[in-house]
Amino acid sequence: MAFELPKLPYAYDALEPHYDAQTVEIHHSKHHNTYTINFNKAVDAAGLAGKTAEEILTNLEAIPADKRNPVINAGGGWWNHNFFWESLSPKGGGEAKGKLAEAISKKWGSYAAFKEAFTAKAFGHFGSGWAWLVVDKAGELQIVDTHDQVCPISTGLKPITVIDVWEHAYYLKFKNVRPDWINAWWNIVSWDKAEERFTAK
Ligand code: MN3
Repeated sequence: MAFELPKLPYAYDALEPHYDAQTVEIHHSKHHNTYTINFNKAVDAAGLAGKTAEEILTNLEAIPADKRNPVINAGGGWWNHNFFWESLSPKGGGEAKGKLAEAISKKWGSYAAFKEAFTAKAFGHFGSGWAWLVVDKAGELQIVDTHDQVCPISTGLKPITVIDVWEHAYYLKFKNVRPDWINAWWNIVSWDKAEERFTAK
């Protein structure tokens, strides 16, 4: 298989008590795995074998129209989850640091104001999807959401960090109470990884 389910950079129970082991295991070994399998099928069907996920997701118009949606759904699902797992850490939480902290303060005035705005975007997203901190084409930080498995790199955005607000990401532990999941996420988001992405060329 061209695309594989990545190993998590931590154990399934490493994000406890904020993100429970059962949810992490099912989210990774079932949901993410299904996206992986379907991405490979969609890539084969569209004649894209051999290309990287980034090449595929940043050039969706090149895919035959009748083959495009499975690639967007499964390819985005594969890529977004890779990015999501790497955005989390057992040593996460706290506040943004370094150059990213400076840029957040410049854009939103304070980390607290940014946190409020990001939480509102994640909470307010209707249905399945994601809330992202990204750098836009003008080089400015933005908070955006994407529906289903739409990937921000497809519209030229540079993702910095993300929260998955699909119900499968939180329902087992938090039931329908998305705000509790968002509160938990702030304790496991890796600002080291976000800074690394933000300062990468
Ligand atoms: Mn998910």
